[in-house]
Amino acid sequence: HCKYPRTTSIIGAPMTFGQPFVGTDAGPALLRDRGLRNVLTSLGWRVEDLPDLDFDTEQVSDARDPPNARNCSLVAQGTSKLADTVESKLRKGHFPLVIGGDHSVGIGSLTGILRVIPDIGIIWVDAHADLNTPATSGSGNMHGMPVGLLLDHSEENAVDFTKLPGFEFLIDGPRISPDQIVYIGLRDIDPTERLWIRDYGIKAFTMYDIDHFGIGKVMDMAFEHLNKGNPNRPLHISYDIDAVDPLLAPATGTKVRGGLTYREAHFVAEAAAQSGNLASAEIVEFNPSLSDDGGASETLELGEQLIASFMGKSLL
Ligand code: NNH
Ligand code: MN
Ligand code: MN
Ligand code: MN
Repeated sequence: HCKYPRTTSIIGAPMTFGQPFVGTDAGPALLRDRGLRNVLTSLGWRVEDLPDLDFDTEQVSDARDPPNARNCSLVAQGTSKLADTVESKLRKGHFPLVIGGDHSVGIGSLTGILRVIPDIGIIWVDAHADLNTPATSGSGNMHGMPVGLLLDHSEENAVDFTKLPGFEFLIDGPRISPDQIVYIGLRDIDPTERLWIRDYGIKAFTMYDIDHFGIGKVMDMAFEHLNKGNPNRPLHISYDIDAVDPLLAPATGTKVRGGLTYREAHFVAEAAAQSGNLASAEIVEFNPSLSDDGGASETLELGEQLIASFMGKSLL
């Protein structure tokens, strides 16, 4: 299989049930309408532009959904499809580019990737750690759980997937080991997440670290951690747009002040591309209905530019 030109499969994952607001499902269509395909083509990619995944759109609450995992069955239905799609595209040698949707889609993307590349290194760019489980989440929103559900937990923290209707596919599913993921941009961490990041020794670069070291040094340290023992380790980037400062990305559901600047946000994406090891990517949490039109298009434009950056656009 020759490396260039490579094919990327645009996988629209219009999920909105992992968090309380409507509108997060609009992300994939709006990015396509802006001309995402052309952006990728101009970067030298062959593009397979698939129709959005066919997720249930009606919020029929399943009586079996536990209150601490809201819309569990709907999230499971979508993420299970996404996992199968990501898996099959990777097996064909394509680069899956997943467009959310809320961050619960990470459950599907990661599961699909791990089935094919168990050793994938994960760069999680987010204001939040998304390390909750139904047992620890204060909100019950599943967009706060993708890492928490898939982490290879100690016995006492293990997730009981038999209690999560629709998530039977995760019972014997692949898991993330704690040294397989690095966080970039954290600034809103729940108590159990903080405890687990420390206890499991997960590498986390908060906004404090970015202020202290600068984003260049932080990304160097992130790759040093992920590439220990394998300079060619395949990488996945999961980019939550709320990692970026809300002044630049207002159209998202859980804004936290003090985020990445425009250049820091791009540097993270550019450094991921520069590594030469990126095997898949995901960008999530656009919600155009939570902002005025100006803010919505500003956020989508930023998203498109960040996609261009991690898909290989260089400044020179
Ligand atoms: N930690 C909170 C929760 O679990 C917020 C998660 N919200 C996000 N995550 N946007 O990226 O509910
Ligand atoms: Mn092909
Ligand atoms: Mn997130
Ligand atoms: Mn977030």
